[in-house]
Amino acid sequence: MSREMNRNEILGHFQIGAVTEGYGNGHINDTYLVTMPRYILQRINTSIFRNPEELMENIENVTAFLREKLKRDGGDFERGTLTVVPTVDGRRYYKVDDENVFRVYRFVEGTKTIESSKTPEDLYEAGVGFGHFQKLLADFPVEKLHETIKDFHHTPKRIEALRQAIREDKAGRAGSVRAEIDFALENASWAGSVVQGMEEGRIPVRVTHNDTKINNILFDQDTGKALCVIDLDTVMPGSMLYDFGDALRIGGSTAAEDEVELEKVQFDERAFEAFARGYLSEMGEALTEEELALLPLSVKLMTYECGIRFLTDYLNGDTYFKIHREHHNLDRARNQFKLVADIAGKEGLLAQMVGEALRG
Ligand code: ADP
Ligand code: GN1
Ligand code: MG
Repeated sequence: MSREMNRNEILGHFQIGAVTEGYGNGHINDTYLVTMPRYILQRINTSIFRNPEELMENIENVTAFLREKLKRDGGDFERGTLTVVPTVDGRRYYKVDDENVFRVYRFVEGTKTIESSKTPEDLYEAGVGFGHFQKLLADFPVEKLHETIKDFHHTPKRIEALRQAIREDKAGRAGSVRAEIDFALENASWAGSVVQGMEEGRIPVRVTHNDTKINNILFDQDTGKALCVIDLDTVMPGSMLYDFGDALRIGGSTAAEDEVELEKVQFDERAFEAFARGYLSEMGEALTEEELALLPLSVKLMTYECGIRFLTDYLNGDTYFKIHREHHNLDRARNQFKLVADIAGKEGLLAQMVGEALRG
C-alpha cells in the first residue's frame, strides 16, 4: 500500500464501525458491549486490473449469488463467501486517484490459510473447496462476467508474448537464458490444447476462478474444512481445467514456487490423488469425458504457462510480478519448468488416479 495514504482516512469512506448493545445485569452503571467487526482493506492493483468498476461488479454479483445459494442450502452464508463492504455513498470501492483504488471486505473470522506445508487432507479439502465453488456457480449467468484480464489463460498468446519478449530483449537477458527459452519453445506444441478445445466447443465454458493458489482458500481453523474461496479478481469465463491445473501447480509441488535447489522440486502424485478426490466429489458428475481426460495435462499446462509468464517477465525486466531478489523471476521459471518435466513423466499414473477417484 502506498505510504502516503492515510489508511484511517480511507476507511472513513466505508460503511464500517462499532456496534453497541446493553451488556450484563449491573444495577448501577450503564454497561455496553462494543463489537467491532474486523475488516480487510485492499488497494486494488490498477496497473493489472484496469477497470475497477467492472472488477467489483463481477465480485459483487458472484458473492451475492454464492450467498443466496449458501442460504438456500443451509450453508455458512456469512463466512462461506466474501462480503463486500460498501462506501458511505453506496459504491463498491473508493477511488482516490487512478493508482489508489480501495475496497473493503468483512474479515472472515476463525480461519487459516495454507502457505507451504500441506498434507493430503489439506489437499483433499482444497479440492472440495474449489470444486464446491464451481458447483455453486454452475448456473451463474456466465455472460454477465467481465473479462478482468483479457486472455489470461490463453496459453498460445502467452507464448506469443514470450516470443516478443525474446525479440525485444528489453533487459538484455535473452542470451543468458537460452536453455530456458529452448525448453519453453520446444514444449509449445501441446500448449494450445485447452484453448483450442474451448474454441471448437469441445470443452465447456464455465465460471472459473483462474487463480486457484492454495492460499486463496480460507480453511476453518477448528475443523480444517475448506470454508471460503477468496481472491476473486480473476473470476471470469474459462475452463475448469485452468482451476484444477493451477491448484496443483502449487498444491502438488514438493517445494516452494521459487525454490532454487531443483532436486527438491518434484510433483507429488499423492497430492494430485487427494486433490482430485476432493474436487471430483463435488464436480465429478458435471464434467465431460474430455475434461476428465485432460485433468493430468491441465496440471502440466498451467505449470508450463506460469513458467513462461515468469520467463517473459524476466526478459521484460521484471515489470509484472513482485520480485524480492535479483533473478527471482528466472528462479521461478526454472522451478516451474522442472516441475513440468516431472509431471510429464507421471501423466499415465495421474490418469489412472483420476479413474480410481471416479470409481470412489
Ligand atoms: P492477493 O491477490 O494479493 O493474493 P488476497 O485477496 O488473496 O490478495 O489476500 C491476501 C491474503 O489476505 C489471503 O491469502 C488471506 O490470508 C488474507 N485475506 C484476504 N481476504 C480475507 C478475508 N476476507 N478474511 C480473512 N482473511 C483474508
Ligand atoms: C499471481 O496474486 P497471486 O499471488 O494470487 C498471478 C497468478 C500466478 C501467480 C504465480 C492476477 O497470483 O496468475 O499464477 O501470481 N495473478 C495475476 O504465483 O496475474
Ligand atoms: Mg491471493
